[in-house]
Formats: sequence, C-alpha cells, structure tokens
Amino acid sequence: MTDTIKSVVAVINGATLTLTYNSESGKYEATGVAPTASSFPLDGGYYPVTVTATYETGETTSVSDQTEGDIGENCKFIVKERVKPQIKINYPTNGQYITKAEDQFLDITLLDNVGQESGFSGVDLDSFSIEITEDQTLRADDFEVVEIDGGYRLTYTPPAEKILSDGHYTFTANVSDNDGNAADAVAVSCVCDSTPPELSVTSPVDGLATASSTLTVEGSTNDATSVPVSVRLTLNGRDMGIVALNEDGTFTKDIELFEEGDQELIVTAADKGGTKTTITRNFYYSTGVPVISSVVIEPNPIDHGATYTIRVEVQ
Ligand SMILES: [Ca+2]
Ligand SMILES: [Ca+2]
Repeated sequence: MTDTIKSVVAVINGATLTLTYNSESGKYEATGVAPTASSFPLDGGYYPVTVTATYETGETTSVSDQTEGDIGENCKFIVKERVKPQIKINYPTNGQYITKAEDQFLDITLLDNVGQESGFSGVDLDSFSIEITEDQTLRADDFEVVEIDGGYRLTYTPPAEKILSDGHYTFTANVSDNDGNAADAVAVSCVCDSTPPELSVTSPVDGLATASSTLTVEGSTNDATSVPVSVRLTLNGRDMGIVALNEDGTFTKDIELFEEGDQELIVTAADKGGTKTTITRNFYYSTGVPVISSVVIEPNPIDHGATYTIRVEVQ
C-alpha cells in the first residue's frame, strides 16, 4: 500500500477551493473567480494563497506565500482592477484669462475611486505628469500633495523664475493607477496676460477749449495677447458707452457734451482678460461769447498825427 491523497485545498482571499485530480495533466486543479478588488493595496501587493494537501493517514503539508522558492512566489496571487483613474484640473479653468502672476497656480484632483466604493488600486503618483509648455513638464514632486479619499489633491505655485510669460497655453495632465490603468488625459487651455492694452487718444488733446457741444473722441488701441479690446468712455463721471473699433484698432466717436465748464473725459481700454489702460483728458467747454461793455478812445476827437489810447472793457 502507498500513501493516498485524500484532499488538496487552496485558500485564496478566505475562500476555500477544493482541487480535484486531472488524470490528463496529472495535477490537482480547480477553477475560481478572481477577487473583485485589486491586490495592490494589500500587504506585499498580492493575495496570499495557502495550499494544503492531506493524505488518507491524516498527515498534511501546507505551502503558502511564506514558503521559500518558486512555490512561495507562485502563492502570491496578484489581482488587477481595470477602472481608469480620473483627473480633474480645478484651476485654472478652460478658457480662463490669468492676469496676475500670483494667479498662476495649479489645483488638480486625482481620484481612483470614482464610482467604486472599494477595490481600486489607487492613484500612482509617480505616473503623474502635466505638460505646461513644450519644455516644461511637472511631476508630482513639484506639487504639494494632500491625500484625500480615493486619491490626491495636488497644488503648485510656480517659483518666480517659472512664472509664465504672456501667451496662450494648454496644460495636459496624465496619470495612471497602481494597476497600470491610464486615465483619459485632461487638458485646459488658458491665457496668461498681465500686460495692459495699448491705448492712444489723439482727440481731444489735453487742455482743449471748445464751444462745440459735440466732441470727437479719436484714438487707437490694441493688445498683443488678448484681443478684442473694448474701449469705454466716461465724461464727468457719466458712462458714455462702448466705442466701436475699426479692424485696425482705431476708433472715432462723437459725444454730446451735456454741461458747460471743466470737463473730464476718461478713455478706458480693456483687453479680453480685463486688464485696463486708462487715459484722462481735461478740457473746457463753453458757449459763452465775450461781452464788450465799453470802448473809450482818448483823446477823441484828436489832432491829426497826435497819439491816442483806446481802452475796451470786455468780459
Ligand atoms: Ca483604478
Ligand atoms: Ca494684454
């Protein structure tokens, strides 16, 4: 008589599988369904498997992940989930105009638990990248990283030497989870523009005195990065509306002066990002005519060839 195998069982993730002898392969076999959760977060990154064989005599032998050699290695059961992580760029937002250096920062959320209570492998921070420009890509190390439920929140404030110059940018972020599932890349486009628009006012000139109730405002405007520019007029604190611009940025608008006296015209050009340039023109408007109240010639009459004086009173 020889020893006879009574049973071979495997315990995987708390579930017991009974293996049966396959005469074709000469091995004990069973078919199971892999756990739904990724093994990545587990100790060692695997489900430990224990296999126990029992003889009819009752003698048993067990192997597990703790067993040395190939058998131990093969008792480490690695299960991968297949759900992509998710990237959200909270700031800047798509289409945003960033007009101040201190507003140049990034705020990003990386999550691997969207739609999942558990079983996710988690965001692989080392796989994170965000391309800022062709020659500048940031990694997780460049960010302040805070762990949140299901992932991380990353914030970045550029050092002075990395402040972006005026221009149009597209930031593209990528990340994978710990089981190698790549997120759909997320991109936001924004405009950095801290330069106010150009503005010149050729009419009126400062210090103009006029008797006409119609004033022609003339000038030109442009912006290197954020067109179109809008031009608005304010006269003595009263909004006189937007000025239509020609294609080349020049403008002409007649406005009615509504009160006589000292006038203050403010011309404000704002680029598409809202950065403004202002020019103020002070001038004088009066329809009053001079009043001559007296004319005296002395002496009058006068001898021919003699010297006389003429005095006029005028206001
Ligand atoms: Ca995942
Ligand atoms: Ca600008």
